[in-house]
Amino acid sequence: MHHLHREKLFSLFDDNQSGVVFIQGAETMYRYQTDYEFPFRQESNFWYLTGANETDCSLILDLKKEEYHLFVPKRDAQYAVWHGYVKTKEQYQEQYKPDHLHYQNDILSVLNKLKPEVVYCLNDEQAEFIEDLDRGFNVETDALADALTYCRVLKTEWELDQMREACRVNNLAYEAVMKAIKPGMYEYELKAIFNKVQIENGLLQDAYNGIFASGVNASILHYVENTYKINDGDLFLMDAGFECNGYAADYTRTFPANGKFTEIQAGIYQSVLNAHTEVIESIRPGVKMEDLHLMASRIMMGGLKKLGIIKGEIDDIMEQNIFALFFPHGLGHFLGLDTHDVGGYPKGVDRIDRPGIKFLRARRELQPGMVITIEPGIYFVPAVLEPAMEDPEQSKFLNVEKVKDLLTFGGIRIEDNIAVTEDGFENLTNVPKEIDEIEALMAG
Ligand SMILES: [Mn+2]
Repeated sequence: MHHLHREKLFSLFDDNQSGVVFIQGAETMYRYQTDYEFPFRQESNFWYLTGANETDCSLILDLKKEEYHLFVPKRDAQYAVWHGYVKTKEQYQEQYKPDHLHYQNDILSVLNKLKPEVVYCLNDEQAEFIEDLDRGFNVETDALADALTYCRVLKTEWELDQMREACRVNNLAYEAVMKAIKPGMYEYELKAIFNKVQIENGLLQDAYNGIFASGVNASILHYVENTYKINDGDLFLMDAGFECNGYAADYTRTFPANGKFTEIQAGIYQSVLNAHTEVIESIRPGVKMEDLHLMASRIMMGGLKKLGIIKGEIDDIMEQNIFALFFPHGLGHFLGLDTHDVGGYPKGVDRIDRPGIKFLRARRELQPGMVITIEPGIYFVPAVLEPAMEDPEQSKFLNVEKVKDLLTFGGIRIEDNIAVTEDGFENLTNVPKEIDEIEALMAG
């Protein structure tokens, strides 16, 4: 299927120019000053164009002839002793079907034959590699990243199928954890259950460091220690996903460790869920992520006001950025070969420096074929709320007594993976999220 990706990229470049694309794949990485190798994961653009999950490869795409040159490492017998089989050229050819197969040390001679007017590179480091081969090459580092971003952000049906499979297994893994959790377990025990379901279903690569956070730890957005003992009465926030053929799933669910929400947990949870559900229902081509972010914030602030945690007019709460005290991250991001996938900020769209929106990872209009996460959340982060309670302007909107009581509450996030379609959306996530559904599942 990766030949379709190369064709998509070829179609974006001018046929009359004798340019080439040059990309280096990922190299083997080692733990600091040791021979311990980190598990290999191919660089996403290289993976997108080749499907080759092999270390130390490069590619050249001849844009004029639309031909694909794959460069593979030449291994010696010692490599075979430690790493097993050394593939022959014929075996690489058979597996990846490039138009031309070469060893890595032939890059310069191939370039000298092709005599490209321009060599498109992904970044300065790879451009320098080409310049070091011969100062005569004309390298360019902007157009390729833009073109690949354009290609990767609009998924093909095959790519969507990989994401559907990653999500199918993620659904199973989430339900397994929700059924297994008990107060007194350690956070990492739930991670073990989650990983077991993924691996026994054939998914071997996690998409990111999973968050398995109980109680107050759930207010740490990228909490990955996962070492605490889970207490009775804690909420448990789980944000994890594995890849299928390189394509990520990325969900979050928050549920009570003992299977039953308390009244305040249910109240705050429902505020987040209302935002999550209403935002997803309004997804269709043409909608802007930024507008959805503000919509989710408004709904959650309405919920916190109803619970007496904040006060004042919702319009003022929004205008004064009070929502950002409780919702300090973006509503969602593109998802694909990377968990925070490319394409959130195309040329001409910059980040805006407003609290609560600054970290929004995608500001563009949605189009069919995009896959995004929708993940509103409410958190009680002491480092954010303590100064706000002292601030004369912000504290006007806070019910200080109630906020103080909630400083150890933690946080709630609910995250689904959504594919934008011609007439709306397809929700790839299917894990209970209504309060009664969660409690019923956990009761068995
Ligand atoms: Mn996410």
